[in-house]
Amino acid sequence: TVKVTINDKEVEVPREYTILNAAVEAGIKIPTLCHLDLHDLKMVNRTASCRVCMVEVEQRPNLAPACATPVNDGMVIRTDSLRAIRARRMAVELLLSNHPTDCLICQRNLRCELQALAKELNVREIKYTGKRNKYHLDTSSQAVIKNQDKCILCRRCETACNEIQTCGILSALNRGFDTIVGPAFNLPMAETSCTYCGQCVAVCPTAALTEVFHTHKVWEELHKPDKYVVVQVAPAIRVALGELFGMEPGTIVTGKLAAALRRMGFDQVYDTEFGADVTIMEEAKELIHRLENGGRLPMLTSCCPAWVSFIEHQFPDMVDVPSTCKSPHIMFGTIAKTYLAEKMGIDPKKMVVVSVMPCVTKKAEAARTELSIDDNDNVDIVITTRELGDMLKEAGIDFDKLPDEDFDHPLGESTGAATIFGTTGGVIEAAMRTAYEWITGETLEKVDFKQLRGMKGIREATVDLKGQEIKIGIAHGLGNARQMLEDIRNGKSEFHAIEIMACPGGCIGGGGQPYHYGNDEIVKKRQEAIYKEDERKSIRKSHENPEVIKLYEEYLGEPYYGERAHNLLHTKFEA
Ligand code: HC1
Ligand code: SF4
Repeated sequence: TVKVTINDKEVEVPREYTILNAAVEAGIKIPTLCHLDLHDLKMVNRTASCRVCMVEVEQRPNLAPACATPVNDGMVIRTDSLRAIRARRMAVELLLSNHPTDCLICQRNLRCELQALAKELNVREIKYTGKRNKYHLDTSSQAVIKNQDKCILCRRCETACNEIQTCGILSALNRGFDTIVGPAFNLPMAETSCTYCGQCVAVCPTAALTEVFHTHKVWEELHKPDKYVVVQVAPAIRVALGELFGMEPGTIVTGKLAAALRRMGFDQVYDTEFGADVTIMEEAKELIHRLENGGRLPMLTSCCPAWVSFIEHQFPDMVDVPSTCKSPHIMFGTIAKTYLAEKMGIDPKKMVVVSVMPCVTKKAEAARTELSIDDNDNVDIVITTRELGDMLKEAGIDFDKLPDEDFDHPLGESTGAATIFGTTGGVIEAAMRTAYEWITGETLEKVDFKQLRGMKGIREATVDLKGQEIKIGIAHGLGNARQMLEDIRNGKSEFHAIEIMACPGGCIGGGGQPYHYGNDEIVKKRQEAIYKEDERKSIRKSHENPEVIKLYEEYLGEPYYGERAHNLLHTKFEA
């Protein structure tokens, strides 16, 4: 350790610390902007490009960026000198000199880190009014909008895309005043191999990277008298939406969520978790089929569309490895527009299915034509958790005062197995709960497979099915997924089944969730809430969901093998 003095306060800290780390330890706040420290992912964005964290170090003539300056023994630092405060303010003033000032109508209004900092540092005028850059707005993709005018070159997106996700889409181009961040040759996003995982959106401090917005489309459909609008909500929404209404991370708001959607005017309020239970029926059967018939192993879960896109682009020789199951919200849309429409006597062309997802990629997934049936998309519109929060505020719904309500039926019942889809490790645990009983023919008494849980980026575990050992691999974050896929490609993998989720933490850490500004604790609290919700459910195995059982009896036939089940719920991935 070394001893340093910050604003007359002495602290002892590890040698590898930066001044910023030491200040945190000393309880002294140094403002930052480009800095992002995701401990669990061991990812630090330390470009020191914004110069907002400048401090004075005794005996050094120049100010130093606290985020990128290592401590040494005996160092004396001042964060509160007039010179340091002025330098910080000037850094923000310079950023503002080349930044649009349309805060009032900006998507990030009141949740923009640059705006918050301008307020915190008491910036009261746009001091420097020279040349400004004006770029073309990139709306080429179905999922992500890139607005270069709002980019402050912090390079957090670059770190997320290249280091965590290893996708290599975003990097700095050009030099000096012309520097921008974008794909190679500044191609439109839609012409790159972007997976639309949205992790760049999740870490962007301004509105330079956002999801494509669809809230207006939802309002339009809700107000068309001839349309029957059905909504479904992903597992991860119920443990995060409350944050947008001032609740603690990890507050479970399932009942209020159902009530809120009903108040918004949706004709039926359903749960993607029903689709997740159906997915397990199909996926567990498919796994058993592959195990018994010498099929391709390991089988990979296919419910994360960013991950599917990643394999299509980066491992085209392995597209036969993922399960052929459509993802739960797509399965749900299919069932709504066939079974439900028939049952209710509604023309499927007049039915609109809206998915509320923690995810940005789901927007692009829903637009994939190969998933539609008779030219009718399974899911018509996807909005993120943040967009739903915006709509509820727009509608004047007092969210925290709402009563708890139930989802509608017959597609609103779900099990604990479906809830845990929202976290890394959950899909494969849910599959094991069902596969165990189907393979052994015995009742699974202890449904918690604790060996599959946690936040470690790559996890391995063995599940004993009464003598038959199933080797399971779990990865979250596409960089971790890449390592696993390379092992499979090189014949080094002995897994039978693998779960991959593109976002760190799984869907709870999705690109469409309330911004968590690099605070890993928030994602962990959402994960704890997911397991709590699972424990609260009276049924915790997908194949015991009575509404799912009825759906198979009345309509789909045998899971995986039934003609309808196969035609409606499976797809083929192509490179
Ligand atoms: Fe997910 Fe899924 S769990 S992909 O992470 O399989 O988005 O929550 O809805 O479809 O159920 C996301 C979450 C979600 C699907 C399910
Ligand atoms: Fe990279 Fe994901 Fe952003 Fe695409 S969406 S640029 S893959 S981080």
